[in-house]
Amino acid sequence: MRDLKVALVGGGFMGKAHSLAWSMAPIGLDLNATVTKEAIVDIRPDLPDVARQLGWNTFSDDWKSVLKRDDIDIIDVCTPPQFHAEIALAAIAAGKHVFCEKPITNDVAEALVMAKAARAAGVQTQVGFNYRHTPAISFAKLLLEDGRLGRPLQFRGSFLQEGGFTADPNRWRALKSTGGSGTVGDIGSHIVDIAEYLFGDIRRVSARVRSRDTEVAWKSESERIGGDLIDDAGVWLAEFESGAIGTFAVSSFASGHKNHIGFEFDASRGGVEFDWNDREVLRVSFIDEEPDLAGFRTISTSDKHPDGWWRLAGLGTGYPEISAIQFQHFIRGILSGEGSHPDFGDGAHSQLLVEAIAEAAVSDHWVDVPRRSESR
Ligand code: SOE
Repeated sequence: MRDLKVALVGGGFMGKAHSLAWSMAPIGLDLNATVTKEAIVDIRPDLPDVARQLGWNTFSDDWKSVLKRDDIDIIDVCTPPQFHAEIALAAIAAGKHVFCEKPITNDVAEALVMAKAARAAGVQTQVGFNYRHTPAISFAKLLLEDGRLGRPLQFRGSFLQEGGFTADPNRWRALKSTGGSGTVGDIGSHIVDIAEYLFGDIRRVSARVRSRDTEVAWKSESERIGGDLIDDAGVWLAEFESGAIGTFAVSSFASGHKNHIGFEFDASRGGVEFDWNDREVLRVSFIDEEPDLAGFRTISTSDKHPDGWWRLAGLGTGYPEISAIQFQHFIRGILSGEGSHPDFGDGAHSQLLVEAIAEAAVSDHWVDVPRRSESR
């Protein structure tokens, strides 16, 4: 049984979720590892209390000194995105395995450097696209992989939030220069991650994005493009490498939607519906059912399904659980030496895709997405 020592950099919202998830991850029965929450790094004045409350053994306001510690195996980067690259690259150079929140950086060139550095150093990396590890989504993937659903035909997905209405306009997320990745980069990246996880890679996109104005509904396109403005909503069409097609919608101004991922897809032998707000279940339909029984059936996930945690379905799978499941994949990848996904190469691909959506919106044309092999 191996003990892996983790240092977390960034004790905000994601730091809290990751603190819970690192404690939960070793509970995966076949993990063959324990996790020690060794150090938390942040510059907040209440760090000693936060460290105690979140269960970290030591704390520091200096990530560079923590990177020098030989006993630390994993660096978990949860700062705002503009600091990810510097910390992650230094951690890779120090021989640490690195988990990094999404986006791994807002800059495509930097993302490619990060992916290359990790590969050259032989350390394992993973990116925080946590929702793909929801057991119902893992099950949808299995149904496609083992052929029970046939071939992918059409994906229709959205990620909607209403946080924009009440968010502080001076928050770091609000401007590109302070790390904001916009709604497409922040939550759109999750829904395309899920879509590509299930359907394979997207070949090209056509898009419209908008930025919110406090006076009128949306800023004009010239104001949006000319300013340091993040996008607040977007829609895009996608064509997958397989020939499958997809539609996507994201918004931070979707009243009533707290944190709502929803998708459905059609495949040649059946279809699937998923709603994050009812994330225990996957609704599945098969075309070869007896006609009088045909229709969507509701599958409650349990340990009979990939990534399922509990023997009894219906006990609940929440945000901490899916974050813990992603750490289980990461840990298995470290122990086996085979790595896990999404890694930094996939994170760079995600960034290229987000950039292609932005470019498609500005150019008014379909934009090709570079092949994933180019970012690996
Ligand atoms: C804010 O939109 C946010 O915290 C995202 O950054 C996360 O990725 C998502 O899980 C919840 O919402």
